Amino acid sequence: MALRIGVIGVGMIGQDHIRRLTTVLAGSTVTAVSDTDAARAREVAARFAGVEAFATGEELIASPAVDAVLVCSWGPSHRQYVTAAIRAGKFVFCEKPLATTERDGLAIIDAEVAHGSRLVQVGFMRRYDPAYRAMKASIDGGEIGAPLMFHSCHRNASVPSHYTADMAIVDTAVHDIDVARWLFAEEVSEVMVVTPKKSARGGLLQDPLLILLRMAGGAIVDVETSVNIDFGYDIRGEIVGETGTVALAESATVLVKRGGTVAARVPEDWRERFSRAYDVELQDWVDGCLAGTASGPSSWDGYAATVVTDAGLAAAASAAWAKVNLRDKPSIYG
Ligand code: ISE
Repeated sequence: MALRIGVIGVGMIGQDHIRRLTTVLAGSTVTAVSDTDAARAREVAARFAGVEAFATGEELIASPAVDAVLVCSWGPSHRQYVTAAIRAGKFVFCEKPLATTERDGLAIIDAEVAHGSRLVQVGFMRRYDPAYRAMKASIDGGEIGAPLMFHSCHRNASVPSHYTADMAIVDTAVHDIDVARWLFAEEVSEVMVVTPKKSARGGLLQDPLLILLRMAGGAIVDVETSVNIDFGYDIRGEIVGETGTVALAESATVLVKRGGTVAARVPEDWRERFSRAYDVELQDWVDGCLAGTASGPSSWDGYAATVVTDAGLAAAASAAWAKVNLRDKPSIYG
């Protein structure tokens, strides 16, 4: 039987996931949607047969027509919906960031630990991207010796008007933080934020930012966030090891040569750049729910990344290294 999914938050990524679940992936059906914009929820529901629009996320979670919940609402609302889904004993996929404050991250961990087993998967889709996976395989296979540094570059063409100063760290760099933890298989021990000359394109935002992470084993990660770069969505990464380096290649699949130039497409946004990763990630979640197991990035990963972003906000204010202090890892997270 198909997994019946309720989607909370039907903005850009919510609608993209509904498209993916209904036209690309196997094993699931979308039966319910909700959004703080009720008219938008009704409009999205009307586009699909058998989808009911609910007035609140809590009502959607309680519905007997919903087996599992996909949370795509804005970050500060994640705690409310994820803990409600856990209390209802339903599997829940939560888009990143799992939480926008350490306190919310801890509340989710506490709820899941009280439940006694994993129900949550966090949408850190880079872990499912073929290029990042090849990079990790190269490190884990010892091809470049011990990894010492990671240059990570995260560029958005532009950001919406509701994008606030904190979001460069909490919403954007959180991906690079998670991928650093995953590639190095280590926690972050401290963080520092350096502010270059401000781009005139960023309005009031301090853009770009350079965020430095010191990993528990001493490796250093530098993360550039530029969120008004104009030319497209540009994700770069290079690991420097003791005996070699491994870098993400350009994402374009073809190069066009003409008139003495070489040109390649730069993705417009993350939906294009990580389209394949999102497909694999959500199929993995659907398959896990049907098999009764949660895998992939956990609440612990979401919480650990949020503690780093919280420390990053403090570091941005103080211009000094800020320590990252995690609680003990509960046994359900391995
Ligand atoms: C957005 O929410 C994402 O997840 C994108 O991957 C990131 O590049 C962007 O900055 C975020 O706002």
